[in-house]
Amino acid sequence: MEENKRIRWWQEARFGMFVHWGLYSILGRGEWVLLVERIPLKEYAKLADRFIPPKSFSPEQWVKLAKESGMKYIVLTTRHHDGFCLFDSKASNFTSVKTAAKRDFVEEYVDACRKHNIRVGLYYSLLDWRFPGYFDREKYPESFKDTVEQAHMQVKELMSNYGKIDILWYDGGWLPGAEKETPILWRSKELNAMVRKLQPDIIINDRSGLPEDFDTPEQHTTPSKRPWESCMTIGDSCGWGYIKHNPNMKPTTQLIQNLVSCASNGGNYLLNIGPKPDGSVRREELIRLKEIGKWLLKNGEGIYGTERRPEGFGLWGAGMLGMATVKGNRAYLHIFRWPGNTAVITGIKNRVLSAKMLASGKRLKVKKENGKVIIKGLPELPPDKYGTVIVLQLDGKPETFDYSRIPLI
Ligand code: H79
Repeated sequence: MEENKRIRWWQEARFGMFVHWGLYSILGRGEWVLLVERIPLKEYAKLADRFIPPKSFSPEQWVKLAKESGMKYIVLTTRHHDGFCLFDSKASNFTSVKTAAKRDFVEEYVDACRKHNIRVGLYYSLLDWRFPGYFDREKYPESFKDTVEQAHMQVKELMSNYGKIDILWYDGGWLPGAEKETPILWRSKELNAMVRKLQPDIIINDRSGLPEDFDTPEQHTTPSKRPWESCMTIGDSCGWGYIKHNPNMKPTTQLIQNLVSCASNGGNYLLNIGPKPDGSVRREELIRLKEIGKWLLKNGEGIYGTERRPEGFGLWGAGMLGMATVKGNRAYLHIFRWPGNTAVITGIKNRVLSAKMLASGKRLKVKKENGKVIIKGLPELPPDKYGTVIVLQLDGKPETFDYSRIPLI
């Protein structure tokens, strides 16, 4: 499993930033606003006249924020379902280069990522709502042909004009009334063969209708057997673009627990921001990301480069108190629900050689009794309000102790 060498850096990275930004950001009601409000296309297109981010804005600001937040890669919406491109394209006039902004934001973004040594991901929506053929292939066959042609041309542009690209994040591959024939209709095999020829090291997600390199659970952290990445918004709605009034944001604790849950199950966490039309990041997102970044500075060793933990490993105890991640001969117990002076962790078969607090390095008293790992002398109150990590040095690769058929004594 997971033999694919191209994807190793990405699996070690564990944490990335998703950026949804485009014309829809102006309206502040999410990236689906064109379709859900059935705005006439001509009217929506006029938003391009108002999409003029100030000179002082640079995508480098997102890149710096991602770094500060402990994220190792970014995925930017180069084009969402509305068809508006943040890059220069010979296949369309509906781009930020040919309208009021007169800027190639993809170029600026890629340059900033490279400058700060962060991996580059490009999101591209195959579907484009401006084409009637997307909605009804039978009635508008020419239009459907055109939209497929446009997608092939633009993916080729993205893969050719910006140097090395690390991730291609397709979206919007689904077609009304199509299931198995989706990749046939988009000619996805041919498309991805072209991508890999231009970008031999790239990793591609599963949304062109073909499995490719990784799975993409959306808004949940259910693991899958293949390499996987959970993408998620900080707000509670299914909107990813800027939503002006969005009161119910996930607290930092929840975001950190989601990250740990992904890492624990061998997956990545791609956390979204929806910048304002001027490119700035809203306060609520900023605060949370910086808090996660601070937590990762102290506890990142228990996240980056961790492996899929054996099923049931440290589940009782660590499952009740938090979650375990593993790396080599070490286990990281992420304690979210602090037990007080003593922590009892069951479900670990290994001998435990030593234990320490990850953040402070303080050594802890640990013993194994009747198969239980008992850690004593802990402070009464949780040292870190977001999660305290205890590192166990084991005598070998982490192994699960299965208690399920063993009666209590
Ligand atoms: O780019 C983000 C979403 O716009 C896109 N994928 C992520 C990464 C996406 N497209 N479709 N979906 C997600 C799922 C569809 C959700 C919907 Fe709805 C629920 C469509 C209609 C109801 C959200 C709420 C959008 C419109 C209303």
